[in-house]
Amino acid sequence: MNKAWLFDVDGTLTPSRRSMDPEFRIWFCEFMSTNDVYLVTGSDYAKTVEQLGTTITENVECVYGCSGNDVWKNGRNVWYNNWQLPNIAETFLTQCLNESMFEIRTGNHLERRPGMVNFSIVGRNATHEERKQYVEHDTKYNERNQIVKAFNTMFGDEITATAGGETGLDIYPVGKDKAQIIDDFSEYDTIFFFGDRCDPAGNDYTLAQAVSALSGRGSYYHVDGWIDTYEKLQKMLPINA
Ligand code: M1P
Repeated sequence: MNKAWLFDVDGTLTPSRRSMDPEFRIWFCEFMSTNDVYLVTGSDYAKTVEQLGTTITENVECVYGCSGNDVWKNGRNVWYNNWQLPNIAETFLTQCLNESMFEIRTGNHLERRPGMVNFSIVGRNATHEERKQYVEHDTKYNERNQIVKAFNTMFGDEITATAGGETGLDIYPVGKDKAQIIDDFSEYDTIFFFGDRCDPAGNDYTLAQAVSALSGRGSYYHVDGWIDTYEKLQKMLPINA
């Protein structure tokens, strides 16, 4: 049996859109040297490199970016999905943007990535302070989960929206979510998956469900931020003990 360690990035290995903690990074690099590690992120490769550094992104077994729609090995792109968001869905998202009560708009509200789009009311150009203000708004009004629900009611036969990270929505064709990567593993693999959005509206949900359906060959850990991930890993695998 081979053990495969799968990790979401934002909210699981790092604070959302921030760099990895230096101490955790050293521990994690040591962990990677003796374990098969895979990254499964909604984000794109460039942001993943910015947050984790190439020592991690080029030495993990694989980086499944854009929810598995953009696959990188040893720093090279080996596959991507070229799906495009239909115009009617884009119009719906523009309406959501126009109707939101949140007033700050920073631009780049619909970021097109290989095989998916990321939609953000505050905009991907937001500063940390602007992001913080949006998180407060979203916590108060549950805005992202409401957009997820409305979007999936309208387009759910063909497209899925999920909440990922702190400010945005990850949107992709049905079945092209993080769970698509499970086919890369065999009956000889035992899978451990760590994600911060394993709740039904979150972008780690389908993979968490797919892992638990492996009956005995997989477990998922719904974490509350990177410190929780670090503590859980240390308890499971005390490398420096
Ligand atoms: O992985 C989900 C998302 O995580 C972050 O989202 P946010 O900026 O809203 O906190 C980003 O890395 C985003 O790109 C990614 O899709």
